[in-house]
Amino acid sequence: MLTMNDVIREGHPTLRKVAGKMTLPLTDEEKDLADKMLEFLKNSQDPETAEKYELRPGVGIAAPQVNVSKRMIAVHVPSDDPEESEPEFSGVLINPKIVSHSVQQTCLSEGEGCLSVDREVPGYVPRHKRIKVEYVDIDGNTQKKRLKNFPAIVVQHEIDHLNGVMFYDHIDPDNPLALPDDLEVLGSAE
Ligand code: 4LI
Ligand code: NI
Repeated sequence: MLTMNDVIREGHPTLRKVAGKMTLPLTDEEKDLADKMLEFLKNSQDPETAEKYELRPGVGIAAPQVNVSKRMIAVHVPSDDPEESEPEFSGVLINPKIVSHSVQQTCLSEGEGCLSVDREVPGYVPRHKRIKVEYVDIDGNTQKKRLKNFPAIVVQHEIDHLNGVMFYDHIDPDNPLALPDDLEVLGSAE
């Protein structure tokens, strides 16, 4: 299984590289990594497993974060309804590409966290509110998926990792809490 020891942290050069496109079909080793990335997210969200292995909770992880410079991400966003057992969005996305997106932007009220960043970086990270993402799934099928709000933010954060971009690159250094007209804040109670 993957643990935090497998996750590289900011300052590691792999996090600033453009990851290479994956060739299909995946090798057994690549499939194994795909399974382990998704399993890591599920483990990290399970209180007992997370405590036992000292995992930081995450909803997304990109292959470069485990020092594999290939275009693959895993996302596991649980439903916000505690009665609902099906996740809102879950899977491994191979060679993901945002093919269209809204003009409207959104951001998390509490800012973004990253498994590769061991500090809090305050500030709004503007993201497209809605995206259409094309990717190959773990079974080798091409998928087109429309996402909005939190799942869309997570996919954009993880695709950024494939391009050597960190979430704080998007924060306005002069005014981290600047709110342009078309930037909606997501997730705060008010
Ligand atoms: C426990 C069990 C407050 C602070 C609120 C926790 C199950 C921050 C938010 C979780 C923040 C789960 C998350 C991300 C933020 C903050 C990621 C908790 C895991 C909330 C996911 C990739 C940014 C994604 C909303 C500095 C490791 N995740 N919170 N950002 N959750 N989680 N990101 N922001 N402030 N990061 O971190 O997985 S996109 Cl599901
Ligand atoms: Ni990250």
